[in-house]
Amino acid sequence: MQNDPLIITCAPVGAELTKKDLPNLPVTPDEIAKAASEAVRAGASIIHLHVRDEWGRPSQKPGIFQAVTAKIRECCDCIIQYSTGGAVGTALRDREAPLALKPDMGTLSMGSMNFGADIFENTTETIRHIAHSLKTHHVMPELEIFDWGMVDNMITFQKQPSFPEKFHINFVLGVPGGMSGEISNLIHLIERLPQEQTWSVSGIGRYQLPLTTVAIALGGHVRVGFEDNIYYHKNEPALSNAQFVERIVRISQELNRPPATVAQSKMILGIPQIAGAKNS
Ligand code: KMH
Ligand code: ZN
Repeated sequence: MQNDPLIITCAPVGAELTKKDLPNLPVTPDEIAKAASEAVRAGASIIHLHVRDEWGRPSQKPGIFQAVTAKIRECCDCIIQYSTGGAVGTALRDREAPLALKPDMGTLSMGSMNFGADIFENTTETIRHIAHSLKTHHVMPELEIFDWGMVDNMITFQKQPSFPEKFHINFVLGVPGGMSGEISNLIHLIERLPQEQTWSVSGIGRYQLPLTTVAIALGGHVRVGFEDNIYYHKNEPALSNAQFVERIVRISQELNRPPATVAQSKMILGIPQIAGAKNS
């Protein structure tokens, strides 16, 4: 709804960047917890989490997710959403492993695509596996839609009784190889959703600011953070993840969409409100 509180997700790490790309990319558990708590203090209520191993490489090891989650929980209250996408090329069994820790939310990518020079593979079997894991562990899914055909996939899967009945959707627009971040693309995508379906948008790189602004005006929700964009303005690297959240909060206040609290976000998404019961 157009005046509902705005759910702001921050994706502070991602799996594709390194400190060489951005020296202030958080990669250690302490750095990730600090980035997450700054983002939450600025107005984010969901942290989309990727973690890194001791060498800073992307990892899906449950032990690392658990350690980083505990550190984030020490610093702030937020909804923690584990990535099951991992990095391009991560094996299926590794991708779904952290869901056994029963995070508040977990992602589910709805199809395969070129991802820059790589292939992000999500076969029907992969989607079925991860969907089953999310349902078995009672984790609220966020479906990641990178391209038009993934909406059709979602509609097909939704008819199957084994697929989770309730989920949030995040449109990730602007990945080279996926759907570009033109505003008209977002409009076409949301026209295919039922009125009551919650959705957010991630705009990659230069698409981030226009897409998130339009999403706020349209009654959707938004994701920002280094995973999607490292530039605050053209040729000006962002200082922190929180800097992106602060900008969104300023825009959302002008558009009469106050940032949602954690409790409000849980209510909007249908996540049980039992504080600290999950994965603390
Ligand atoms: N790293 C991308 C290949 C997710 O987190 O679920 C996939 C990704 C999606 O980031
Ligand atoms: Zn991700």
